[in-house]
Amino acid sequence: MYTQSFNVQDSTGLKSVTPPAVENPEAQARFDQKIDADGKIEPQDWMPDGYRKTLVRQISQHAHSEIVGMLPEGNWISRAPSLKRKAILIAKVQDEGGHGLYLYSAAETLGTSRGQMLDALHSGKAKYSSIFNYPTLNWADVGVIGWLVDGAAISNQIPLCRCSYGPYARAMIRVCKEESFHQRQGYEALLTMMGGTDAQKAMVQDAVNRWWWKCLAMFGPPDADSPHSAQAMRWGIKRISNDDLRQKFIDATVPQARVLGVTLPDPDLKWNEERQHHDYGQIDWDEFWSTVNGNGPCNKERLATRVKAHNDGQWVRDAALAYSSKQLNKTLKDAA
Ligand code: BYC
Repeated sequence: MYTQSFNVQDSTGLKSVTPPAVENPEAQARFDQKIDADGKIEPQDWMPDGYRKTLVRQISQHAHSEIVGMLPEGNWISRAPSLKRKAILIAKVQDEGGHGLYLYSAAETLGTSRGQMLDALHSGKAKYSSIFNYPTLNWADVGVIGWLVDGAAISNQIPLCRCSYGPYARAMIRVCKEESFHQRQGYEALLTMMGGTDAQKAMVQDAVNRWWWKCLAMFGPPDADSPHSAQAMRWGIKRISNDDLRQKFIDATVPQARVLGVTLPDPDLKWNEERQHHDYGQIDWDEFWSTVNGNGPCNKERLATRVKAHNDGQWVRDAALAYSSKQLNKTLKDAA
């Protein structure tokens, strides 16, 4: 459903960038050669400072998104409508936690500790995906998150399996496999509801109406306003631009909505024969930036929940550290 194909037009609308200053010309030449040959950069390799910083920024934001993303759906575990749905939802939310952990580990290979990344999240300095700052009002929202939010995430993440930084690319392969299950379980839950009562069908339509535009904004600002895209694409971190990925997602989702029997809340959404893509309406970027900058409906609640969970877990970390230092002391004593 979501493929590795690169059948999108060349991104012509990217913001132009000034190449960063060269710190070490010989090492830079080897690095550039590897990037040009589509090779992988590994943790022990020399890399420009900007490349390292961009990766830490993106991978840690990605990890935070996975962890904060557990919250809107986690709210529904105790209210799932059947044992089967509860078991699926528990597995999905647990997967998201696992994704966060792979990603924190990938970022740690770049020399930033998990503690530093978590401090940045908890102090509000680090970003996480805007989408998790909206509320899940009813069970249909859980299905729509699987179908649309995970669907958008997969579209964005499949090209990251080819990212030039080895540990990130390898982590994304497993993440994408699991996200594919997440997307399908969401779509299947919605198909079941659409075969139900009028009230259930109305719940699905209402959830689609509330989430559609937020999912389109998940891909990030338009290419022309994206400060990082051009350089990240030059470095092989991003492979497809924000606008091209958004377009791919829309084109893949329209037929799925038709099969499901819902409408997408955009009067301007229509097939453009000449472009061989769907045209679509204006995304509300003011609302997006307001949410990214901390003023969405759930930002404060999400951050407070994360900080509380972290603080409540302090005794577990203390106990694990005390145990490992006891084990180390025992090994040293035995060896003496
Ligand atoms: N939300 O130049 P741009 C999941 C920020 S979770 C918030 O385009 P870039 C799931 C951007 O960070 C998976 N902020 O940046 C979990 C930058 O700010 P800074 C989520 C956003 O990095 C649970 C500024 O805007 N996926 O699947 O080249 C349940 C300028 O943007 C957003 C990922 O994290 C946003 N939506 O491109 C269900 C994918 N968009 O850093 C599902 C990995 C942009 O300058 N990340 N910003 O302060 C990426 O692919 C890229 O970082 C982005 C942005 C496409 C998101």
